Amino acid sequence: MPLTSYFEEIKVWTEETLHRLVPHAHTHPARLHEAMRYSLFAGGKRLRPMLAAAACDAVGGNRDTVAPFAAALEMIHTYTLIHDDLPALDDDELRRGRPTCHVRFDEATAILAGDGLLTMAAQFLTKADLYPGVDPAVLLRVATETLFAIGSQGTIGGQVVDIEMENKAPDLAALEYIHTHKTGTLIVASVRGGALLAGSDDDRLEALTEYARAIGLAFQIVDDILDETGDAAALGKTPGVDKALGKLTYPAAIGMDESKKLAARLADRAIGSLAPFGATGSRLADIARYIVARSF
Ligand code: GRG
Repeated sequence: MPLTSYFEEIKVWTEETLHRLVPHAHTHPARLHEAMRYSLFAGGKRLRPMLAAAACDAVGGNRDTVAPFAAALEMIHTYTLIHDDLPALDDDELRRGRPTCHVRFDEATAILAGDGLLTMAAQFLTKADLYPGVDPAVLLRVATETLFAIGSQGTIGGQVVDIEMENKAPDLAALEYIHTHKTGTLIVASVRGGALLAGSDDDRLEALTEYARAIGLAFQIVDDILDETGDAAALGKTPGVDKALGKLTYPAAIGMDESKKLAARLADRAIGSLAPFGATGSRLADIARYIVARSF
């Protein structure tokens, strides 16, 4: 199956689960649920669910087992986007091709919609009856790892250093910290969670973790590049925001050509770590190639 069809299949799979788990827009309090669904169903590549599904497939698991986990990942990801777009952070007006949550609703509703999605994700990460056949100890491990990944030593930590480094001189150690934490930790948790729920052994889990670390960094480097070279229609968000905010980015630190080369080397490294999987790792390899070649 070509990657484009796989993308489509994963989108449908993810959105079916989200529709099942997330309260309808008219559920009281309706404005909150409407805002949560507005941002959740605004499109998006569904990359994190895709990684969880592909990791599950690579270790021979049943994809139904990871569906609620994949939906929780997208709730978490959407919450970070809503909060990142707020006036106190990036102050963006366009996301996933439509007005940001605080523009479409209001700031308080956007903050609370993000909070609602984050707490709902924690609920569905730990609701054992959604994961029939999964050892509760494994589910608890996945939930703990995922929540750690997005906390003060993960996503939030990366975001804080990202803000602290605005308008500062390029510092490669800080830059790598920002990118591996702000973006990378959730990507690693997506791959590891998909593999663990599918019953992965330690060796395969270790190989997949190496893969995920490399694509996580590559993904954010490409995001930096697209912020300079992409256009709003393709990106679904306003380009040039990083530069306007004086953000520390790879193109600013090492130049555009070196950034592209580094992203390509990371994709090669990711594909190399899939060697133990043989043909069953080919979908993950396709995703690594896509991540560096993408235009949105
Ligand atoms: C909790 C406020 C807060 C921030 C945490 C993750 C994050 C830090 C902020 C989100 C905004 C951002 C630019 C994150 C970097 C990761 C990234 C490239 C997000 C965009 O992800 P895509 O391209 O988006 O997968 P779609 O819309 O396709 O799902």
